[in-house]
Amino acid sequence: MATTASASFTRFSIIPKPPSQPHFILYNFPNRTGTSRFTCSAGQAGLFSKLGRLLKEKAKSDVEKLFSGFSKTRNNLSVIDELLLYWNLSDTDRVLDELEEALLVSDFGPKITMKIVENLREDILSGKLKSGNEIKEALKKNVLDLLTKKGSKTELQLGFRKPAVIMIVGVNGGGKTTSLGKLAYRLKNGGAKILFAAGDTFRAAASDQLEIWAERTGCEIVVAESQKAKASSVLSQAVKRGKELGFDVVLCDTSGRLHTNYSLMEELISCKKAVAKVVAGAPNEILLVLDGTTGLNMLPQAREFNEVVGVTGLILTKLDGSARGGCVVSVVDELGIPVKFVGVGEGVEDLQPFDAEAFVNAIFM
Ligand SMILES: Nc1nc2c(ncn2[C@@H]2O[C@H](COP(=O)(O)OP(=O)(O)OP(=O)(O)O)[C@@H](O)[C@H]2O)c(=O)[nH]1
Ligand SMILES: [Mg+2]
Repeated sequence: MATTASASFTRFSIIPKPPSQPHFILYNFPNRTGTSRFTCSAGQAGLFSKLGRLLKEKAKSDVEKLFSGFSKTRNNLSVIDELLLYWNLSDTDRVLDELEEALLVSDFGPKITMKIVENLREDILSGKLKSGNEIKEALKKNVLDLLTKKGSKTELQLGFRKPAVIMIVGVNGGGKTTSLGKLAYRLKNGGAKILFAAGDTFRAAASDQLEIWAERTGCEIVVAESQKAKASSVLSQAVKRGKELGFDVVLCDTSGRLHTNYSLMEELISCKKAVAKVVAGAPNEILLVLDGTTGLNMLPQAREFNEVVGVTGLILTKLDGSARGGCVVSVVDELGIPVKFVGVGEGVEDLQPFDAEAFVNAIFM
């Protein structure tokens, strides 16, 4: 057992090196904070469902962050309020045309936009909606219905075996590693013992970046010593260590990859299989990170990742820098995959559990 490695962390254990496999290291960060754990008589399933519930409650209570994170999209959509303020029946066509334009500019996508506008037109002409205010409320309800119909399972599904395994996947630079760090922070605050797996073996500085997040959040991390390590071996070693050492959740970082790169997409399948061999039912979640600034362009990548690995949830990042927040609705409607988190800033607390109602209130004034 080696003792120290650098000024910033202590290397406390080295996984024995099998003859044909690269070397793995488990780092423990001594400055761990918030070590209080759930005492959970209902066993692991109890801890996991409590974690999911806690995140959900947090989403409801933390609407201010969501509100500021979606300010650009809200500004785009604020024109709707002006339109509806002076709405009268004879003006309906013009108002709905402009409303349609506002939704399209915010990347709700043509299909959703048409659906919403036609629903509103029907209800206005049948006399069901009689004021600008009622139209606004109906608009919000339409969006909410779209989100809850297909993307209702927004809570993390961590199963009932320990450790739960979450894989974070996506194209380059979307915010995978950052989101993983922020997610660890949330889960750890909920009382879970978290292990990171440095599965991005492709980019040289990737494990350093993850180590910084591990240190920042006081979590432990498994990294490969050899640069030649396969991502699937790192993940499987990490999950093994997670199992042996009683971790609750293993968060697996992966390299950025283009959805069109066949061999890299194949690698993800190997990663998935490798962790499933260690813990039945793993990975419990495969979260696809999508860069919110790309708006509707995220749809083809989401489709491809879903087809290859079976995505269980989405993390939409950088929505704070984007006026295209309507893409959240489009992506849920098109893929039927729930958005589980939204990234609304670069700070450790800027990953918000997704709550459809809070989202609708955040984008429409
Ligand atoms: N404003 C903002 N920036 C974000 C958000 N999420 C991530 N970022 C930034 O996006 C950049 C890329 O983030 P990473 O986490 O390194 O992305 P990645 O997907 O791991 O990148 P690769 O590993 O290279 O594929 C960083 O500068 C992050 O700080 C977010 O929600 N809002
Ligand atoms: Mg990364």
